[in-house]
Amino acid sequence: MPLPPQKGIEEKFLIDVLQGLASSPKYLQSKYFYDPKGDKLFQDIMNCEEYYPFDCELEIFSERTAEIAGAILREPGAFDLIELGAGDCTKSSYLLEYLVGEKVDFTYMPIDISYNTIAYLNKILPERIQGLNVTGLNGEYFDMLKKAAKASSRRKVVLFMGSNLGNMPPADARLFCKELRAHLNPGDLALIGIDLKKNPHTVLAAYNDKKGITAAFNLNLLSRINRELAGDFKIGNFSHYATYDPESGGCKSFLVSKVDQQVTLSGEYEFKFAKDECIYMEISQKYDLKEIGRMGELAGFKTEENFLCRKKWFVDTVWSAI
Ligand code: AVI
Repeated sequence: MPLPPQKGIEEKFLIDVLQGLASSPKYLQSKYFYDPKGDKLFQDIMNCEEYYPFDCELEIFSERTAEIAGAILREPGAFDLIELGAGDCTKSSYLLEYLVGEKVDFTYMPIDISYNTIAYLNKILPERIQGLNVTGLNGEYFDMLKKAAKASSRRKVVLFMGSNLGNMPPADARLFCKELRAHLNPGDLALIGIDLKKNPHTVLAAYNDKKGITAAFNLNLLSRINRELAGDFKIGNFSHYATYDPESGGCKSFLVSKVDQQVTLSGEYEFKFAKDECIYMEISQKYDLKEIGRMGELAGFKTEENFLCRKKWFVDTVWSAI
Protein backbone atom coordinates (compact mmCIF):
# COMPACT_ATOMS: atom_id res chain seq x y z
CA MET A 1 0.00 0.00 0.00
CA PRO A 2 1.49 3.42 -0.91
CA LEU A 3 2.59 5.42 2.12
CA PRO A 4 1.21 8.97 2.53
CA PRO A 5 3.82 11.66 1.70
CA GLN A 6 5.85 12.69 4.75
CA LYS A 7 5.24 16.17 6.16
CA GLY A 8 8.75 17.50 5.50
CA ILE A 9 8.51 16.46 1.85
CA GLU A 10 5.19 18.33 1.39
CA GLU A 11 6.63 21.50 2.93
CA LYS A 12 9.67 21.31 0.65
CA PHE A 13 7.37 20.89 -2.35
CA LEU A 14 5.45 24.06 -1.37
CA ILE A 15 8.64 26.05 -0.78
CA ASP A 16 10.17 24.95 -4.11
CA VAL A 17 6.98 25.74 -6.05
CA LEU A 18 6.59 29.16 -4.40
CA GLN A 19 10.23 29.95 -5.10
CA GLY A 20 9.97 28.88 -8.75
CA LEU A 21 6.76 30.78 -9.47
CA ALA A 22 8.03 33.93 -7.73
CA SER A 23 11.18 33.92 -9.91
CA SER A 24 11.61 35.72 -13.16
CA PRO A 25 11.54 33.82 -15.48
CA LYS A 26 9.25 31.35 -13.69
CA TYR A 27 10.28 27.71 -13.30
CA LEU A 28 9.18 24.44 -11.68
CA GLN A 29 11.46 21.53 -10.77
CA SER A 30 11.09 18.42 -12.94
CA LYS A 31 11.83 16.13 -9.98
CA TYR A 32 8.21 16.82 -8.94
CA PHE A 33 6.81 15.26 -12.16
CA TYR A 34 6.81 11.83 -10.55
CA ASP A 35 3.60 11.43 -8.54
CA PRO A 36 1.66 8.18 -9.26
CA LYS A 37 0.00 9.75 -12.36
CA GLY A 38 3.39 11.17 -13.47
CA ASP A 39 5.02 7.73 -13.04
CA LYS A 40 2.32 6.23 -15.28
CA LEU A 41 2.76 8.98 -17.90
CA PHE A 42 6.54 8.45 -17.84
CA GLN A 43 5.93 4.75 -18.53
CA ASP A 44 3.75 5.80 -21.49
CA ILE A 45 6.52 8.12 -22.72
CA MET A 46 9.01 5.23 -22.63
CA ASN A 47 6.60 3.19 -24.75
CA CYS A 48 5.82 5.96 -27.22
CA GLU A 49 7.18 5.80 -30.75
CA GLU A 50 9.30 8.95 -30.70
CA TYR A 51 10.98 8.50 -27.31
CA TYR A 52 14.17 6.60 -28.18
CA PRO A 53 16.47 6.83 -25.06
CA PHE A 54 14.79 3.96 -23.20
CA ASP A 55 14.96 1.57 -26.19
CA CYS A 56 18.57 2.52 -26.94
CA GLU A 57 19.76 1.77 -23.41
CA LEU A 58 17.65 -1.39 -23.26
CA GLU A 59 19.41 -2.57 -26.43
CA ILE A 60 22.83 -1.92 -24.84
CA PHE A 61 21.96 -3.80 -21.64
CA SER A 62 20.16 -6.69 -23.29
CA GLU A 63 22.61 -7.27 -26.16
CA ARG A 64 25.96 -6.36 -24.63
CA THR A 65 25.45 -7.80 -21.16
CA ALA A 66 28.56 -10.00 -21.22
CA GLU A 67 30.77 -7.12 -22.38
CA ILE A 68 29.42 -4.82 -19.64
CA ALA A 69 30.00 -7.57 -17.09
CA GLY A 70 33.53 -7.98 -18.52
CA ALA A 71 34.26 -4.29 -17.91
CA ILE A 72 33.05 -4.62 -14.31
CA LEU A 73 34.93 -7.87 -13.64
CA ARG A 74 38.29 -6.61 -14.93
CA GLU A 75 39.23 -6.08 -11.26
CA PRO A 76 39.01 -9.24 -9.14
CA GLY A 77 37.09 -9.66 -5.87
CA ALA A 78 33.63 -9.23 -4.42
CA PHE A 79 31.91 -5.87 -4.93
CA ASP A 80 28.77 -3.84 -4.28
CA LEU A 81 26.72 -2.96 -7.35
CA ILE A 82 24.94 0.25 -6.40
CA GLU A 83 22.22 1.66 -8.65
CA LEU A 84 21.16 5.30 -8.23
CA GLY A 85 17.43 5.75 -8.97
CA ALA A 86 16.81 2.09 -9.71
CA GLY A 87 13.13 2.34 -10.74
CA ASP A 88 11.89 -1.11 -11.69
CA CYS A 89 15.35 -2.37 -12.84
CA THR A 90 14.09 -3.37 -16.31
CA LYS A 91 17.49 -2.66 -17.87
CA SER A 92 19.83 -3.53 -15.01
CA SER A 93 18.05 -6.90 -14.55
CA TYR A 94 19.92 -8.20 -17.62
CA LEU A 95 23.23 -7.50 -15.89
CA LEU A 96 22.03 -8.87 -12.53
CA GLU A 97 20.85 -12.13 -14.11
CA TYR A 98 24.10 -12.51 -16.01
CA LEU A 99 26.29 -11.93 -12.92
CA VAL A 100 24.23 -14.33 -10.80
CA GLY A 101 24.40 -16.92 -13.62
CA GLU A 102 28.20 -16.58 -13.61
CA LYS A 103 28.23 -17.07 -9.80
CA VAL A 104 29.87 -13.67 -9.26
CA ASP A 105 30.13 -12.56 -5.61
CA PHE A 106 28.30 -9.22 -5.39
CA THR A 107 25.48 -7.45 -3.56
CA TYR A 108 22.99 -5.36 -5.50
CA MET A 109 22.16 -2.10 -3.69
CA PRO A 110 19.43 -0.10 -5.40
CA ILE A 111 19.06 3.43 -4.04
CA ASP A 112 15.80 5.30 -4.50
CA ILE A 113 14.09 8.27 -2.86
CA SER A 114 10.80 6.35 -2.99
CA TYR A 115 10.19 4.05 0.00
CA ASN A 116 7.66 2.08 -2.08
CA THR A 117 10.20 1.41 -4.85
CA ILE A 118 12.79 0.06 -2.40
CA ALA A 119 10.26 -2.06 -0.50
CA TYR A 120 9.08 -3.49 -3.84
CA LEU A 121 12.63 -4.26 -5.09
CA ASN A 122 13.70 -5.85 -1.78
CA LYS A 123 10.74 -8.21 -2.10
CA ILE A 124 10.46 -8.90 -5.81
CA LEU A 125 14.09 -9.12 -7.02
CA PRO A 126 15.27 -12.14 -4.98
CA GLU A 127 12.08 -13.94 -6.13
CA ARG A 128 12.68 -13.01 -9.76
CA ILE A 129 16.44 -13.66 -9.78
CA GLN A 130 17.15 -16.68 -7.57
CA GLY A 131 20.43 -16.28 -5.68
CA LEU A 132 20.60 -12.47 -5.94
CA ASN A 133 21.65 -10.62 -2.77
CA VAL A 134 19.69 -7.36 -2.53
CA THR A 135 20.04 -4.58 0.03
CA GLY A 136 17.82 -1.68 -1.02
CA LEU A 137 18.57 1.75 0.41
CA ASN A 138 15.80 4.34 0.72
CA GLY A 139 16.97 7.97 0.68
CA GLU A 140 18.97 10.64 -1.16
CA TYR A 141 21.72 9.28 -3.44
CA PHE A 142 24.77 10.61 -1.64
CA ASP A 143 23.43 10.00 1.89
CA MET A 144 22.83 6.39 0.89
CA LEU A 145 26.24 6.07 -0.82
CA LYS A 146 27.80 7.17 2.46
CA LYS A 147 25.73 4.57 4.29
CA ALA A 148 26.79 1.88 1.80
CA ALA A 149 30.47 2.83 2.26
CA LYS A 150 30.12 2.56 6.07
CA ALA A 151 28.46 -0.84 5.79
CA SER A 152 31.12 -2.40 3.55
CA SER A 153 34.64 -1.67 2.33
CA ARG A 154 34.21 -3.73 -0.85
CA ARG A 155 34.86 -2.32 -4.29
CA LYS A 156 31.97 -0.26 -5.62
CA VAL A 157 30.39 -0.20 -9.04
CA VAL A 158 27.81 2.57 -9.33
CA LEU A 159 25.13 2.55 -12.04
CA PHE A 160 23.45 5.85 -12.93
CA MET A 161 21.40 5.06 -15.99
CA GLY A 162 18.45 6.31 -18.00
CA SER A 163 19.99 9.64 -18.97
CA ASN A 164 19.05 11.01 -15.56
CA LEU A 165 22.26 13.05 -15.54
CA GLY A 166 20.74 14.96 -18.49
CA ASN A 167 18.00 16.35 -16.24
CA MET A 168 20.64 18.50 -14.54
CA PRO A 169 21.96 21.66 -16.20
CA PRO A 170 25.57 20.93 -17.37
CA ALA A 171 27.20 22.87 -14.49
CA ASP A 172 25.16 20.87 -11.95
CA ALA A 173 25.95 17.64 -13.81
CA ARG A 174 29.68 18.40 -13.48
CA LEU A 175 29.26 19.03 -9.73
CA PHE A 176 27.24 15.82 -9.40
CA CYS A 177 30.06 13.81 -11.03
CA LYS A 178 32.61 15.41 -8.70
CA GLU A 179 30.49 14.56 -5.68
CA LEU A 180 30.04 11.02 -6.95
CA ARG A 181 33.83 10.69 -7.30
CA ALA A 182 34.27 11.97 -3.73
CA HIS A 183 32.21 9.00 -2.48
CA LEU A 184 34.38 6.44 -4.31
CA ASN A 185 37.86 4.98 -3.89
CA PRO A 186 40.46 4.65 -6.65
CA GLY A 187 39.54 1.68 -8.86
CA ASP A 188 35.80 1.93 -8.13
CA LEU A 189 33.64 2.22 -11.25
CA ALA A 190 30.74 4.40 -12.39
CA LEU A 191 28.60 3.35 -15.35
CA ILE A 192 26.59 6.32 -16.57
CA GLY A 193 23.86 6.27 -19.24
CA ILE A 194 23.87 9.47 -21.32
CA ASP A 195 21.84 10.56 -24.31
CA LEU A 196 24.02 11.74 -27.20
CA LYS A 197 23.69 14.72 -29.54
CA LYS A 198 22.06 13.60 -32.78
CA ASN A 199 19.76 14.84 -35.55
CA PRO A 200 17.87 17.71 -33.88
CA HIS A 201 14.54 16.58 -35.41
CA THR A 202 14.93 13.20 -33.68
CA VAL A 203 15.63 14.81 -30.31
CA LEU A 204 12.81 17.34 -30.55
CA ALA A 205 10.25 14.73 -31.63
CA ALA A 206 11.10 12.65 -28.52
CA TYR A 207 10.07 15.55 -26.28
CA ASN A 208 7.10 16.67 -28.38
CA ASP A 209 5.38 13.38 -29.27
CA LYS A 210 2.36 13.42 -31.56
CA LYS A 211 0.01 11.81 -29.04
CA GLY A 212 0.73 14.58 -26.53
CA ILE A 213 1.99 12.26 -23.78
CA THR A 214 4.95 14.50 -22.96
CA ALA A 215 2.59 17.49 -22.89
CA ALA A 216 0.33 15.63 -20.42
CA PHE A 217 3.42 14.67 -18.36
CA ASN A 218 4.39 18.34 -17.99
CA LEU A 219 0.81 19.56 -17.39
CA ASN A 220 0.34 16.88 -14.73
CA LEU A 221 2.65 18.87 -12.44
CA LEU A 222 0.08 21.70 -12.44
CA SER A 223 -2.63 19.16 -11.48
CA ARG A 224 -0.36 17.86 -8.71
CA ILE A 225 0.10 21.42 -7.41
CA ASN A 226 -3.70 21.92 -7.48
CA ARG A 227 -4.24 18.72 -5.52
CA GLU A 228 -1.39 18.80 -3.02
CA LEU A 229 -0.89 22.54 -2.55
CA ALA A 230 -4.52 23.69 -2.95
CA GLY A 231 -3.79 25.45 -6.23
CA ASP A 232 -6.32 26.63 -8.81
CA PHE A 233 -4.35 26.25 -12.07
CA LYS A 234 -6.71 25.94 -15.05
CA ILE A 235 -4.81 23.24 -16.91
CA GLY A 236 -6.41 24.10 -20.28
CA ASN A 237 -4.92 27.60 -20.00
CA PHE A 238 -1.38 26.26 -20.56
CA SER A 239 0.30 24.55 -23.51
CA HIS A 240 3.47 22.48 -23.77
CA TYR A 241 6.46 23.84 -25.73
CA ALA A 242 9.69 21.89 -26.30
CA THR A 243 12.87 23.28 -27.83
CA TYR A 244 16.26 21.81 -28.75
CA ASP A 245 19.49 23.71 -29.39
CA PRO A 246 21.82 21.39 -31.36
CA GLU A 247 24.88 23.51 -30.51
CA SER A 248 24.58 23.42 -26.73
CA GLY A 249 22.69 20.09 -26.65
CA GLY A 250 20.06 21.64 -24.36
CA CYS A 251 16.57 20.23 -24.86
CA LYS A 252 14.13 22.26 -22.74
CA SER A 253 10.42 22.04 -21.96
CA PHE A 254 8.16 24.93 -21.03
CA LEU A 255 4.49 25.49 -20.25
CA VAL A 256 3.14 28.59 -21.99
CA SER A 257 0.31 30.65 -20.53
CA LYS A 258 -2.40 31.00 -23.21
CA VAL A 259 -4.05 34.02 -21.56
CA ASP A 260 -3.44 36.72 -18.94
CA GLN A 261 -4.36 34.94 -15.73
CA GLN A 262 -3.84 34.68 -11.99
CA VAL A 263 -3.27 31.52 -9.99
CA THR A 264 -3.64 31.14 -6.21
CA LEU A 265 -1.94 28.49 -4.06
CA SER A 266 -3.04 27.50 -0.55
CA GLY A 267 -5.60 30.34 -0.61
CA GLU A 268 -2.90 32.95 -0.01
CA TYR A 269 -0.09 32.99 -2.58
CA GLU A 270 -1.03 34.72 -5.84
CA PHE A 271 0.89 34.57 -9.09
CA LYS A 272 0.15 36.53 -12.26
CA PHE A 273 0.86 35.02 -15.68
CA ALA A 274 0.93 37.23 -18.77
CA LYS A 275 -0.35 35.77 -22.06
CA ASP A 276 2.61 33.88 -23.68
CA GLU A 277 4.65 33.88 -20.46
CA CYS A 278 6.55 30.59 -20.01
CA ILE A 279 7.26 28.34 -17.04
CA TYR A 280 10.57 26.51 -17.53
CA MET A 281 9.90 22.87 -16.60
CA GLU A 282 12.83 20.61 -17.52
CA ILE A 283 16.18 20.25 -19.23
CA SER A 284 17.20 17.00 -20.95
CA GLN A 285 20.80 17.79 -21.85
CA LYS A 286 22.51 15.91 -24.71
CA TYR A 287 26.29 15.53 -24.92
CA ASP A 288 28.90 14.24 -27.37
CA LEU A 289 31.49 11.62 -26.40
CA LYS A 290 34.25 14.21 -26.09
CA GLU A 291 32.21 16.31 -23.68
CA ILE A 292 31.37 13.20 -21.64
CA GLY A 293 35.02 12.12 -21.42
CA ARG A 294 36.01 15.64 -20.35
CA MET A 295 33.27 15.73 -17.70
CA GLY A 296 34.57 12.45 -16.27
CA GLU A 297 38.17 13.66 -16.35
CA LEU A 298 37.32 16.91 -14.55
CA ALA A 299 35.59 14.90 -11.84
CA GLY A 300 38.59 12.57 -11.32
CA PHE A 301 37.60 9.62 -13.51
CA LYS A 302 39.24 7.85 -16.46
CA THR A 303 37.02 6.56 -19.28
CA GLU A 304 37.48 2.79 -19.49
CA GLU A 305 34.92 1.95 -22.16
CA ASN A 306 31.96 3.39 -24.06
CA PHE A 307 29.03 1.09 -24.89
CA LEU A 308 27.02 2.69 -27.69
CA CYS A 309 23.72 1.51 -29.14
CA ARG A 310 23.73 0.53 -32.82
CA LYS A 311 22.43 3.92 -33.98
CA LYS A 312 25.07 5.67 -31.84
CA TRP A 313 22.30 7.67 -30.16
CA PHE A 314 23.00 6.69 -26.56
CA VAL A 315 26.06 5.69 -24.54
CA ASP A 316 26.70 3.85 -21.31
CA THR A 317 30.11 5.15 -20.37
CA VAL A 318 32.28 3.28 -17.86
CA TRP A 319 34.53 5.48 -15.74
CA SER A 320 37.09 4.33 -13.16
CA ALA A 321 37.93 6.53 -10.20
CA ILE A 322 41.60 7.61 -10.29
C1 AVI B 1 13.95 10.80 -16.72
N1 AVI B 1 14.54 11.57 -17.82
C2 AVI B 1 15.83 11.04 -18.20
C3 AVI B 1 13.64 11.80 -18.95
C4 AVI B 1 14.37 12.59 -20.07
O1 AVI B 1 14.47 12.09 -21.17
O2 AVI B 1 14.83 13.70 -19.78
C5 AVI B 1 12.39 12.55 -18.51
C6 AVI B 1 11.51 12.96 -19.65
N2 AVI B 1 11.00 14.13 -19.83
C7 AVI B 1 10.24 14.14 -20.93
N3 AVI B 1 10.33 12.99 -21.50
C8 AVI B 1 11.11 12.18 -20.72
